Amino acid sequence: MGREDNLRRRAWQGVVIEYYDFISVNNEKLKLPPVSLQEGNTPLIESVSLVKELKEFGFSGKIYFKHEGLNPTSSFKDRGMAVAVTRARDSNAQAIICASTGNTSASASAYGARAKIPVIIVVPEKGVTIGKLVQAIAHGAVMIRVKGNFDSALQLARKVAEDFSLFIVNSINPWRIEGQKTASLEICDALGFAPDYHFIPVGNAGNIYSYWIGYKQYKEIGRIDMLPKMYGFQAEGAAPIVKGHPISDPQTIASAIRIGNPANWERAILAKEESEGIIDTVSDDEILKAYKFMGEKEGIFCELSSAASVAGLIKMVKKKSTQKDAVVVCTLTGHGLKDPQAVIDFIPPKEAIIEPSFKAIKNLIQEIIPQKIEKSQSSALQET
Ligand code: AN7
Repeated sequence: MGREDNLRRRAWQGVVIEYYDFISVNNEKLKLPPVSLQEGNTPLIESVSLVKELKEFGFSGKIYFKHEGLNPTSSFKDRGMAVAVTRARDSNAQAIICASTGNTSASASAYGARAKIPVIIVVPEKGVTIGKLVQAIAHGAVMIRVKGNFDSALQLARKVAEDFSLFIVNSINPWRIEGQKTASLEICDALGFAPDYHFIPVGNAGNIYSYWIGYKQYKEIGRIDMLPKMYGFQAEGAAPIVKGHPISDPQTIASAIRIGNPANWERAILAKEESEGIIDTVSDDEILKAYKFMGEKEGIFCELSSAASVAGLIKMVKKKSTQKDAVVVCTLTGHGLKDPQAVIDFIPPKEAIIEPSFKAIKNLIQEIIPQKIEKSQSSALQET
């Protein structure tokens, strides 16, 4: 074997190849090689701080974060998009279309660019974060901005996809679900078993269902013995599934899950019921607290929407709705850099503006850490 063979063998090849035997819709074989950006294989990071905080409320188990923000376009959407766009190219699709609160469109834009298929994204005129918008622009997608919310954008995208035979890559596309389920397969592969609880944000509700069918698939083939309870969380102002009716004007700071009429509504209920889980709400305040905690105490910068899973865990532990010694996984669906404005709006920086002199910075640092500075005042810190 040559050097190149070795390199190729070591590299992760993306979800379509790595989980080829597990992904099938009607057992259609591929004609062309997969479209991939080596998505998946994301870290499952053990909590160091949240787990300590929750001890106070009687929790003695383990918490892991599945950091899906470390995918190629910085959200979990890449898993499903790799499979969907692979199929789009295989079926010679003329164009790809999707509606989106931002992450689906960013991912579709990247994978479409890679597959050399034109991409049309339909997004709400307002409320898509700057990080997500610039991704679509960078990848050269055509952007249609609708004066309305995600739900109206999805309705339009579905209709136009049907009328013009465009390849729609929203989670109503079964290939998206097939790809996204690989996240739960990875969790089981990493742990050697399924967690007791899986916490996840719920928007259009494709992801909670995807994880669930992934877990069920591994149980059926004997890779795991027990299934987790699926715990899904919607933002209080955008919680149609919890409220039991569509919300015409959903509101939340977590713009990715600002969705009032989820396309996978029944499937989310199915995942909840089959797993004996729950779908509940978290307030914007709880989301914000969890978001800040993740950044400041775990060293993990996730999206506001992603923090809904962590906020949900905190809420459930406080309510004693989880088993004390449980193994818990929280999915962090997207990276914090998707939404720089959220940091600017919600987290005051610890900063100072000083003159460019050693004296000024010394005084400042002495104020912050007086003992440490005195002790280490050696020749390395001579005034110049
Ligand atoms: C960061 O991009 O719906 O319940 O159009 O971007 O599977 O919809 C995004 C959803 C959670 C909710 N976290 O997942 C879109 C879109 C983040 C997200 C969700 C989304 P689903």
